[in-house]
Amino acid sequence: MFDMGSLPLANRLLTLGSTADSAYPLVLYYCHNCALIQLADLVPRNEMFTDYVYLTSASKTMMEHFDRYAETTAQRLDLTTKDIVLDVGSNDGTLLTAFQRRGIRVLGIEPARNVASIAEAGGVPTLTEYFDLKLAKRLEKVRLLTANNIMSHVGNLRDFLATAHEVLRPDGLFVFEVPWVADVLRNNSFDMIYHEHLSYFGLKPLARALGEAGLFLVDLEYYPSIHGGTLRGFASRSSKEQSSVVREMSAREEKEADFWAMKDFSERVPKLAHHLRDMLLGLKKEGKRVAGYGAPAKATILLNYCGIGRDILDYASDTTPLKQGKLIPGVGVPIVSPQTAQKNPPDYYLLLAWNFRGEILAKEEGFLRKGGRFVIPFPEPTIVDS
Ligand code: DWN
Repeated sequence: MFDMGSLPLANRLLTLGSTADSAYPLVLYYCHNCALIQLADLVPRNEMFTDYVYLTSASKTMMEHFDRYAETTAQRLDLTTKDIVLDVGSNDGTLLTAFQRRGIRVLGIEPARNVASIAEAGGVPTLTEYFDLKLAKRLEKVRLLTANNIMSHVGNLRDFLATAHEVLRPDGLFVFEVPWVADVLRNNSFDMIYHEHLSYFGLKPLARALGEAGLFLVDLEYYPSIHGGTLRGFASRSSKEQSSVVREMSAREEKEADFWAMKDFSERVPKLAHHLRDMLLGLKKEGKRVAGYGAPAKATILLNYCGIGRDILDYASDTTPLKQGKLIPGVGVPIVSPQTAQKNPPDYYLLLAWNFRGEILAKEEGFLRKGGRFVIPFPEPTIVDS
């Protein structure tokens, strides 16, 4: 359906002098049977998730988002100190710490060793394992199971959801977040497509996959500014009573995540990529200096797909110490700390972490006031000044 060619693994940052820069096919398919948009070429999970560079705590936006998440779900289920919250893909423990602050016991499951040890060091008990039926047999049944930005990463969705069913108490809730594919398509954000993300969820395939596992989608919340548009789903083993939001969102999605929406998207994206590159090359011709802002996983895809390399970007600045000193794969753009970037600021920042536009533009008010500008890639490349 949409062949993006061969691209590097988004989070496999290179160390200086490294030669292990490999690319893998990235092709998006639309399933006419279940309407799920998905990848069919799978990279073995251990190649992507054993050592990870993304930390949830890297932005104020996500820290606040997960703090409110803990508050509202604890209230919804009336969780007490007797309860234990199980979080799959718990990363550095940001969400679980927010539950602990409310006196609730927690357990994280996180296959990336380095990230799990950050959580452990912060006092969040974490199992360094994948979430599967074998593990479920050793786990206590819970009233709240959470998995945020995990289901898109799962190779065997049926197995994952069967495991969720297994660990959930009948009166419990499985609460999860996924990027909404309707937003990806509408917003042209093709950089959300990478090997780690195997499924791109619309509501129809999501409800169907849950239903096959005996889980019913009972409620939804929509967060348009989280990761470019996020759905928070609430699934139950026992209740089949659906809130009106599920119906409203399903109606809204009707033509936004179907075959034709996907087809239009696949025709728009190559044009957008050319336009963005031409725009940046135009700035370079005028003698302007350009750098990347943020080095998210998305940056690897955006830069490689558009052909934006070191001839255009001097560096990409990122707050995550695990990323600094490394290179964005394929294009070899060096990642520096914000302190280094401030000593040598560009005229234009290409906003690679565009999903934090609000937080970043507010933080960089000084840069903008001094005449600096941002290039925002989506939905259409646009220049923003003070
Ligand atoms: O699904 C996934 C999502 C949830 O998180 C993963 N596969 C990987 C990751 O995706 P990402 O890397 O695209 O996530 P972010 O949250 O868009 O990454 C933003 C990056 O920008 C981080 O490396 C931190 C950095 N950043 C920065 O340098 N300055 C962020 C902010 C807000 C800043 O001010």
